[in-house]
Order: sequence, then structure tokens, then C-alpha cells
Amino acid sequence: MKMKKNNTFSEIRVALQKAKNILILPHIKADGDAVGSASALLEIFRKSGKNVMALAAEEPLPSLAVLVHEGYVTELPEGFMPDLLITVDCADESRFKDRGDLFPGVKILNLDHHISNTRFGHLDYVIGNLSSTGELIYSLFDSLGYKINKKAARSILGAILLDTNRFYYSTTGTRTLEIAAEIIERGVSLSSLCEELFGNTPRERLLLLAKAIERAVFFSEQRGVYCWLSSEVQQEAGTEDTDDIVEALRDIEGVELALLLYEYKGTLRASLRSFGNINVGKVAVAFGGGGHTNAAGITFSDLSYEKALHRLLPELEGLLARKN
Ligand SMILES: [Mn+2]
Repeated sequence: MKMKKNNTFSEIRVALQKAKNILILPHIKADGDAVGSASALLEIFRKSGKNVMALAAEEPLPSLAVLVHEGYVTELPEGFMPDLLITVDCADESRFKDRGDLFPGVKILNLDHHISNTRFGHLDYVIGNLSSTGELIYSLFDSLGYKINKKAARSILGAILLDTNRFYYSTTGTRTLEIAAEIIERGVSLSSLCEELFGNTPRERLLLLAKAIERAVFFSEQRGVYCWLSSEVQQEAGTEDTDDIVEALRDIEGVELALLLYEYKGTLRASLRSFGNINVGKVAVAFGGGGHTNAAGITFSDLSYEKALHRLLPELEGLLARKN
């Protein structure tokens, strides 16, 4: 498959100059990178005189409220008609189709860092294996000469922190850290941002994590682990926020690959995490999902948990066997 090239800075600059009403689309079940990136763009464009909104599929998670700026909505104000859509952190069209379909024919600028990105945009700017869409937006808009104010910069730093798991992952490059430093130089406090992002874990989330650890099943000589969190278990814990659970499973001593299967709004989802060159992204793509080498996800439209596990497990065992 021949990969469509990125559009040039000047092509993107022209498209942005022409646009008067810009609509930003974060992906469904928006994570910190999607919320932070969309919110940063709201600030960047508003300060440059654009009429801009971000339309999300759902209210942002309470833990991400610190990154959100004015204009981040789940329903557009009457009469708002975009002449440019900007998708952020969306690897393919299924990630924003629920809202994108409302605006047929409107040009799309695709900003993303997923290696599996299908380059669905009229304009694409995708750098695979970059730390985050937040980093991509900082670099791009800095290069294009846009002013990135303190509020936008803070949301970008949050996006970077959350997508790199606090600079833990190998996607953290020297430029990632330089950008973080530049943002801190603008007066953003790293420690207070971290306190707000990481120092407010609701007890329900830890209770769900405890249930996940209890339910963990190990395979491939304890190098792999999987766990199933049904909606009943989520209800018992009092939260359906499964964020960070798959990372906690992967961080168990000896574990190199973790799979979390969970129900989310009537669908079955799989989250995969791994270390090193164990490519869970490839497995996810084979099942219609997407992601990166070490972090990927799949949504199963009509498979039971048992069937999904039955199909996934041999693939994951195969990945671990190959690495031996
Ligand atoms: Mn991301």
C-alpha cells in the first residue's frame, strides 16, 4: 500500500487562512490527547480571529476538565456551519463518523500521530510514532507562525503527559521534552498540572482497578495477562472509567503484554498494551482496530467476550512466542 504523503506547510496554511468557521473533532471516547489537542486548537484559532468550536461525542471525563477550554461542546450552537473540519488524534474515519457525517462535503484536515492512520483527509498531517497529537499540533502551529498562548500550551502539555504516561513511553523524544520545556518557560507549572491530572483519582476508579487485579488471568508463562470487566463489575465499582487499568496490568512484574476486555455503552472493547517490539498494534489492525506498536484498541461490534477472547488469545500467545 502506497502511503499518501503529508500536505506541505504552505498547503495547510492556505486551507487555514481560507477557513472562517472551523470545527474540531476529537475521537469518540476522547482521551487526554484528544481533549487536550482539541482544546489547544480552540485557543489557538480563537486568538487568530477564527470562529471555532470543538464537537465531542461525549462530555469530557471529569479528570480531563483541567484541559478543556470554552467552545468544547457536545452540541453545536444553532446555525454554526463549518467550512473546515479538523480531526485530532483520529486514526480512521470510524473515530469521528458519528459527527463528521453531519457535514457532508466539508473539507477535512487530519492531524494525528497513529502509525495506522488511514490518511482519510482532504489534507493530512500525520507523523506516526510521535508522542502525541498534542506534540504534533505544537510543532505544526509553531512552524506556521500561530501564537500558542499559555492556556493552549497547558492543554498541549497535558496531552503529552497523558499520551506518554508522564514521559514513560519510548515515543518520548528529545523534541517532546524540548516542547515541554518551552511550555514550562511560558509559565505553565508542570507540578500543578500533574497534581490536577494525577492527584485526584476517584476511589471508584481504584476500586475498579482492584477488581481488575483480582480478575487478572496470566498466560504464556506469566508474560501475558488478560482481564474482563463486564458492565456489572463496572457498576459494582461505581465507575465505567477503565482508563489506566490496562497500563497497571502491563506494569505487573514479569508482564510484557496486557489485554483488557470491557463493555462500553453496549459495545465490547479491547485495550492492548505491550513493551518493546511486541507489536500489539498489528494484532489490533487485523481485528479492525488500530493503534501503535505498544498501545492499541479494538471495538467488536457483535462478538461475545468469550468469542473475542478465544480469537485474540492465540494471536497474543503467538506474539510472545515469537519474541522468545
Ligand atoms: Mn494520541
